[in-house]
Amino acid sequence: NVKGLAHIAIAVPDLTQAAETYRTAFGAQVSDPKPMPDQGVTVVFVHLPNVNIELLHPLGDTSPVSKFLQKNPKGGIHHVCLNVDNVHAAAEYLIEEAGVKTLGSGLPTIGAEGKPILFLNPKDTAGVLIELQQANASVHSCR
Ligand code: CMX
Repeated sequence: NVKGLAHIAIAVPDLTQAAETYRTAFGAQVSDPKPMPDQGVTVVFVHLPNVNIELLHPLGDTSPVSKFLQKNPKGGIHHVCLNVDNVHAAAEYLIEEAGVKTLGSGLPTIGAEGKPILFLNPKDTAGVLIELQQANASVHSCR
């Protein structure tokens, strides 16, 4: 079951400038940049009332976010992350009952909030990349 929106992720060409814009324009609380080499991104968390935004910038030579920024040079919405109780159960249900497949190996990795995550194939979700995050997992539970 979906428990709500975890965050919206926006790929940006300039992380410092984007973080400053969200801070000054919207009064958002912004975190320090967090490098995530395993995911090929550096992340800044932007906290606003009732919505969390993740600013993503490529890290490393083979970052998937570089590909995204080549197609969208000014930046843009990269994915929408939904909280679920259990990513395994959610993925199983989606494949069997809704024909929605996962991307990659289908095994969860650890996301920016330190919780298990899975990405769904955008071909099955109207062209938008959806991330599922295990909402109540204790941090690093999959390592
Ligand atoms: N929006 C829409 N479509 C997308 C997409 C996006 N953001 N990213 C990939 N796709 C499409 C690709 O174009 C491709 O389509 P075609 O098969 O038609 O070419 C398809 O989805 C598969 O993409 P891929 O890159 O070949 O698939 P991979 O399994 O190699 O990687 C993914 C998928 C999503 C993990 C990777 O592309 C990615 O974006 N990784 C970064 C994840 C990330 O943001 N991590 C940090 C934060 C984690 C968190 O938020 O907690």
